[in-house]
Parts: sequence; structure tokens; C-alpha cells
Amino acid sequence: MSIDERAIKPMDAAEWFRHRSYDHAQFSDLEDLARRKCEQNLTVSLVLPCRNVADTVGGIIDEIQAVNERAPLGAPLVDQILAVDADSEDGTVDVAIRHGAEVYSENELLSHYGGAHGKGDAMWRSLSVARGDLVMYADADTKNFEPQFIYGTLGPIIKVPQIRYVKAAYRRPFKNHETLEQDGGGRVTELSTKPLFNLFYPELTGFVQPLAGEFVADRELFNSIPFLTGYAVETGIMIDVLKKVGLGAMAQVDLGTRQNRHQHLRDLSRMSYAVLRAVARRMRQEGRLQTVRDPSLPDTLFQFSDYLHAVATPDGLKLQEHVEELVERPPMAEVLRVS
Ligand SMILES: Nc1nc2c(ncn2[C@@H]2O[C@H](COP(=O)(O)OP(=O)(O)O)[C@@H](O)[C@H]2O)c(=O)[nH]1
Ligand SMILES: [Mg+2]
Repeated sequence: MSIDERAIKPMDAAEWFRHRSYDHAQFSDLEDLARRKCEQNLTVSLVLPCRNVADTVGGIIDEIQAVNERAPLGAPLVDQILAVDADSEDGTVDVAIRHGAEVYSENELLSHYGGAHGKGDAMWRSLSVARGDLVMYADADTKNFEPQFIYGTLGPIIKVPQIRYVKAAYRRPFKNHETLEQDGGGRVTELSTKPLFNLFYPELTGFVQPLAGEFVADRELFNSIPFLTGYAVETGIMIDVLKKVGLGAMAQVDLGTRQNRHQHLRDLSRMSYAVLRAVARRMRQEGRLQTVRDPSLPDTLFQFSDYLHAVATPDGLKLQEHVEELVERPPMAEVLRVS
């Protein structure tokens, strides 16, 4: 697809897919990309949410630095590399510092909000220290982080004036001991997010990886929307960005293949629940879902914070109870205004 400059207007998912899907190869001229970035006086912060990623985060930071070195002198593509760490116990912080990232403990950022609630909260708190005009997030557990993850994701937002949000797309293999299933990864995406979007947010059905951790927007846009905590964060951002700027200002870019650290199916069950809760929460706010059995009771009494998980184990059947509070953080612009 050409790098067009269509005016932002309402689009349906199919039309959006045709006009707003890019390929990383369209942005591989780093000199040109860096020049366009300079002309617009843009700076970029890249945020890596980290929890026990000592084995992968160093290589990812090196790759970012290598891309910066390939861009012309004095005009790096990424101006600030931030690692926001969940007090990892595997030495993540040391690795990230050694490789040159600016490192924060998620619990020390905006600590008056208490301990951080998972990935989404770490991402939200990082906005209080991100200086770039553009803020890009990238997962830090990618095993094959390649240069196009950076320039491919940044490409459309730097080069296409109407675009304010870019989401990564890729194939996700599933590696299990000796076997490799080329498109077997991304199970929550395929089994929860896509069916839910088809039913309730059809505008978003053109996204190949709606839960991808690699995406970028201008800081003003991220600062203007609330963030849901934990694994609800990406779903919430997709819905809130859509409402804020419309589909025409959103894009996706094919980055190739991403090999992710797999989680156990049982943990994915809870992740799936986080996605469902994000959708339910937004639908409730839009008046499309009535969740309180007695409408005279306030909604806060019905937070779905317990996940009862019935499982069969070698010791027999168990009913496990997981308590995960879903917190909605206010737009960072409001927080920074009052502090
Ligand atoms: N700071 C922080 N990072 C997290 C937390 N949970 C996950 N991450 C990081 O967020 C990224 C994606 O998380 P992951 O658990 O791999 O989710 P998945 O890839 O969607 O299955 C990785 O870099 C994780 O290390 C958390 O509670 N706090
Ligand atoms: Mg992962």
C-alpha cells in the first residue's frame, strides 16, 4: 500500500484495512525516516515494561541502539529508552542499566497511587517520566527483536500526517519443545479479543494483533486517555483511542514474525478474563451492558475482581480463587496538572 495522505473520515474495518495496513519495508530508509522526524522536531521515548526479562531485555536495548547508530549522526530514531520494572528478581534491572536504558521501578513511579497493578499500571506510570513527543511501547520478552520492530512501528506515525496511533502486526509461532507451529501463538487474541471485537467493536476487527505490546502514539493522545491495569491495558487502549481519534487516525504495520515467551494455558485463562473485563467495563460505561442485578446498587459492588478457576490437578479437582482488581487510572494529563 502506498503511504497515502487520506483525510481522516469515518471508515469501516475493510476500508481501513486496505488503506491503513503498512509493511515495515516501506520505512526501511532510516536516513529518510530520521530526516522526517527532525523536520517535524519530534522526539521519541521507547518504554519497555519489564518483569523478569533479564535474558531478553539487554538484546532488545542493543538492537534499539544499533538502529540509532544506523540513522544519520545527531538524529537518533529513539531519544529515550525507558525500562519500567516490576522489581524483578532475575537481575533485569542490572542488565537494563548496563545496556544503557533509563530504569525505574514501577512501584516508585507515582508511588502515592500505591503498589503497581501489573503491566498496564507500569505503562501508565511510565508516562510520568517519558519525555518524547511520541511514546512507543514494546514488550521486553521478545526473543527475536529485530530492527524493523522499531522503524516499522515508528514509520507510519512519522511519515503519514493523519496517523496518531500505530499497532504492530506479525505472525506468532508457537514453540513447544521440539515442535513449532507457525501461527499457533497469540491464543488470547484469537479466542477472546477477535470474537469480542467482532461482536461489540466491529471497527477494530481489521487489526491482526490487537493485543500486541508494540505500538506508538503521540504522548498527548496517551496522556488524554485512561489506562486499565494489568493485561486489560491493550484492549482498553484500542477502544479508547478509537473513540478519541477515530479509525482513520489508526494504522497497523506488518513487522514479520515475533517469537514471544509463552504462558501456560491456565494463566491465559485469566488473561482472557482481563480482556473480557475491559470490554465489559467500556460497554457498561457506554450504557450497552447492565451488570448490576439490582439497579439501585452502585456499580462498584460488582467489580468482577475474583476469578474462580475450577481445574483438575493430580491431587483432584480444585477451585482456585484469584483476586485481581481491575483499576482504571485517570488520563495522565489530569494527574500531571494537579501534581
Ligand atoms: N513492569 C511490568 N511489566 C510487566 C508486568 N507483567 C508483564 N510485564 C511485561 O510486559 C511484557 C508483556 O508481558 P507478558 O506477560 O509477556 O504478556 P503477553 O506477551 O501478552 O503474554 C513483558 O515485557 C513483560 O515482562 C508487570 O506487572 N509489570
Ligand atoms: Mg509475552
